[in-house]
Amino acid sequence: MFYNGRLMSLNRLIDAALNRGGEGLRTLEDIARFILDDIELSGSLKGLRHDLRVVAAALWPAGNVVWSRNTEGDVGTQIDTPTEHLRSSLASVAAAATRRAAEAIRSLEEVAKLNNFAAASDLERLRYRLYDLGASVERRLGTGSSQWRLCLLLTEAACQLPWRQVLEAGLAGGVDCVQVREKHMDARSMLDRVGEVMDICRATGVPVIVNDRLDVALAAGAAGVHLGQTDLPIGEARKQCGRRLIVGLSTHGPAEAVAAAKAGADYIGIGPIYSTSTKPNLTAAGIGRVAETLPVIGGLPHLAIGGITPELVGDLRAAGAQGIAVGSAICGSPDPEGVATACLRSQSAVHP
Ligand code: TZP
Ligand code: MG
Repeated sequence: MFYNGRLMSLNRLIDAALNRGGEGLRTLEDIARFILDDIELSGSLKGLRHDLRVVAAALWPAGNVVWSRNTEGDVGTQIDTPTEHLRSSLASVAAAATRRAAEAIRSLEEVAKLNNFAAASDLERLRYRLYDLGASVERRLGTGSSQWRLCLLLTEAACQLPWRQVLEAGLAGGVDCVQVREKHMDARSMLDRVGEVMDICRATGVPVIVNDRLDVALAAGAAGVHLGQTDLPIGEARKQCGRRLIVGLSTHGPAEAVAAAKAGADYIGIGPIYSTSTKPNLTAAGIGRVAETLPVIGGLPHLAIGGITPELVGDLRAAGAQGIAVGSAICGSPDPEGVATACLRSQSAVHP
């Protein structure tokens, strides 16, 4: 080896991580630009690549880093993993690129902690931006299946425990989608709330859907918006969000469900199945609502909704429901994790 200083080794690590980060981001940017034709998304990725360079340059002068490059002496260039050459789809290319860039930024973050904690925090923020943008690319490629099994309808007023605790417990119990449903919040508070919920969900990859407010969903960079029959029609919403957001629609019978599918909803709510204090003015339709709706929607992702408790999940599953949305049973419980787990356990049980 023609060098052995610790600093030089550190510079090699930084050089490699910056290259990997740049490559991963560039791949995502190219997919957004050339495959998805999404100027905004590719611009955001370009901005992230730029910001990574700015943070890195302030920390580690480029000259030092490149000078330390020693590819021949890199013991890692021969290490291969079986999955490294396998990509089954463009979505897996995007997922691998996100992973690659995230790991690279994480390495830089750890090294920055040695002497510049503020820069480490900047890098952490960049990594979070990357997760959201990478998820957007994957979603736009059509991979974000919205056939969730258990969506938590999160409403602070319905929670017995502090809402953050309810959310964390729900996630621990296996909730795979979270809808922020706050009917009386102003836009600013809603934006803050959605941001906080996204922060908590980020590490789990669970998507966050915003009830009613397309503007808030877009501003927060949430995964989707859930609309009701009297909210913006899907076509109007799509003019503003394109395929960038998952768009769900509440339906109350087969006719509305067919119309939702035709209008391009990514998933529908089917309800209200049981009577619920969350929507006391609606009449419960009963389990038959699932049975009459599923045959006319051609496999469209769906969530049965309304008054669902773990005891009722078996019947819903037997009627063919693939997913459920649960509010008060989880939020109002002193043991939200237990309720979520029980819902999923009943869903997995075999029914004739
Ligand atoms: N739409 C139809 S029923 C309902 C909504 C939003 C409420 C579902 O919440 P809960 O508390 O699980 O009955
Ligand atoms: Mg609504």
